[in-house]
Amino acid sequence: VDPYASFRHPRSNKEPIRLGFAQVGSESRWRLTNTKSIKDAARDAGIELTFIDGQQKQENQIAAIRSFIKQKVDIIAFSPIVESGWEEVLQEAKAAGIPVILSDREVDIKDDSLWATFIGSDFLEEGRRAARWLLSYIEHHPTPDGQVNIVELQGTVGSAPAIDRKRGFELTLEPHPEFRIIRSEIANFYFDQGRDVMKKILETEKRRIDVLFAHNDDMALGAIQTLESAGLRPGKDMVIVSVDAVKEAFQAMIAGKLNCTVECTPLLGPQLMKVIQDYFDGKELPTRIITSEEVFPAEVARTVLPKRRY
Ligand code: GYE
Repeated sequence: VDPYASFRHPRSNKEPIRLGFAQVGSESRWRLTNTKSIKDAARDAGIELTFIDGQQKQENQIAAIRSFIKQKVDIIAFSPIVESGWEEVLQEAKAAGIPVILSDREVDIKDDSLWATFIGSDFLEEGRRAARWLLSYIEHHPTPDGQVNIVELQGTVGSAPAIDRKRGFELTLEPHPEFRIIRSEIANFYFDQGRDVMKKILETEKRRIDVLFAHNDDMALGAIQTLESAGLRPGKDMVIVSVDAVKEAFQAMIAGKLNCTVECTPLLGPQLMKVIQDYFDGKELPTRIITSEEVFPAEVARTVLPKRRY
């Protein structure tokens, strides 16, 4: 039995599908590219998109979803800023017979009849990949005393990517007690906050910092700016690994300032539109659609950069 059968209300074939999308905001290069990907793909697919920018506030996203329900859109998609607190509004969408697709980030909800499918990355695996790369890098570039002191810059508190990247990174390092996260601070995925939080860390941290793990490239790039102003050589005096693989990260790797970026693609628009069309064509949707991604160490940056699409 199709658990979403109750959602499938007949639509006349001539009318375009009406999609309401509630975005997180515009915190990072990743997010800007993701927004563009969604808008472009909707246009290309002939899907009528109402796009609302949540400006980093869950309450704005909830209000956006309520407005989509009021407008009686055919389908809602959104990228939940945080994992929890969505039950009520998703119940309302369900009661209105409007299906919901999770784009990029997942929710923490017991009742999984409240959303139809998830499209995005495996953030836990991204954290593991960052740690696995680090283990092999340190094996070849050991620290003077064998201790590896790590500073972590976290993304938005309560968001799926911040929670899972942190957890994945920690899980992989667990069997290696010489790798220690000595500081873990929040910089909300922003370049500016990465820069400013790193400055505070440098001012207050007396222990040697060997590694920076940033939950996204923007925060790493901000931190790089701070390290340079402090007369340090990012990528050399401090090993830096981050997530997303935006073009600017490749440029930083080519310049020798960043050591590795773990890919997380923001180009979810075409897949999202395809899933929406499949849905209204009556096809069964998989519960999770995970995008396939790579790890890019600095050695490959020059070769790979020309092929990068974001
Ligand atoms: O890594 C970060 C963005 O949810 C995967 O959000 C996304 C994350 C991405 O702000 O740059």
